[in-house]
Amino acid sequence: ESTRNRLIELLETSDKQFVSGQLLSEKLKISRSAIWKHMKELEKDGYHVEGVSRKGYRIVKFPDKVSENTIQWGLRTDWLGKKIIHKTSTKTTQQIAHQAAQDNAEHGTIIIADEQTKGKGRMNRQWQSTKGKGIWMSIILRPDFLPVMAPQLTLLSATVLADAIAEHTALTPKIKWPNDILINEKKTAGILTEMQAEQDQIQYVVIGIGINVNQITEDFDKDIQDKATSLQIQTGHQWNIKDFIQHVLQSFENSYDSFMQNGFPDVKYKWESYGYRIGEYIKIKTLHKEWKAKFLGIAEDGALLTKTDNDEIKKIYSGEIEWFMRGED
Ligand code: BTX
Repeated sequence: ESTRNRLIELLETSDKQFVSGQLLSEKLKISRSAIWKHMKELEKDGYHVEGVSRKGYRIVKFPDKVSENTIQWGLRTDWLGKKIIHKTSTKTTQQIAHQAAQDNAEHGTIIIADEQTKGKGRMNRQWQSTKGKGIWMSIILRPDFLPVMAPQLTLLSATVLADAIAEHTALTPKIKWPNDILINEKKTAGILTEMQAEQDQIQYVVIGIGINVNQITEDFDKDIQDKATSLQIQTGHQWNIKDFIQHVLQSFENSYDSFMQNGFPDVKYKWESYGYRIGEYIKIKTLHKEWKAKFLGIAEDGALLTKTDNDEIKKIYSGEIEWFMRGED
């Protein structure tokens, strides 16, 4: 673990009390002047550090913004977000994540930006990522399982976001197949999973997570104003982005660990409990054909589960789906 992370832990547990320079120097195995340099870095980041001779250091004011230090401060995860790369502005955190992963970034590394100027959706769509108004984050994972299981991680991520939103805000999110998070029928969050794999081995997976937090309607471009929403629009007040990031990271780690231990069934039930319009008729479109079926939920392997008109149960692995207008089918 990095020296900075351990320093943060020590200052955190001392709360508002002074921590002596000697203690810090012993625990961190660094010199007094190295400690002083770390304190200067924290000050640059907006922390107010009080240093009193013979007493030591204590933090008297904490910044509100998002940074590597502020996300680390109070984060209780074991492996997720131990390494954080934060950018004030970038094209897309996905690209930084791929680069970092190719440079051997560890499992659980996260990349987070205040703003993305070329945020990516699925299938080359665009993801609007207004400065300081949402969570624009990529998580690097190195799971030890077959590439065909990667879509299960996307479904897992959707349940994590739904859980985090429900717990943090008391709103009632829905997951629209495969991974849109809706509140009152409007999109609040999206997930983009990208993977680097060789034959039957995953090198790494990048889970891109976008959550609209503090936008007002006018922050979205005209063309999506009627289908996008944010926690602020839904609750009528602003949310602390750093706190919410920590909540998402904690939920993600818990769910991921339990998925690795217990497999997909729990994820499936959770996903279905949030599932949008399960039991209704959908139109399924692939490259060559289009048909109608009843949407039953998701299968044990993460596929879309449907029932055709002649009562055949069919799993769907790719293609777009569309619901009929309410009452139309
Ligand atoms: P998606 O393809 O499901 O959704 C993209 C579509 O959603 C767009 O075509 C547009 O209609 C609509 N849309 C665009 N921006 C927003 C928004 N902010 N809120 C609601 N609807 C919107 C979903 O793709 C996957 C999004 C992943 C975003 C994360 S952010 C961190 C990471 N970096 C990055 O570039 N992408 C991921």
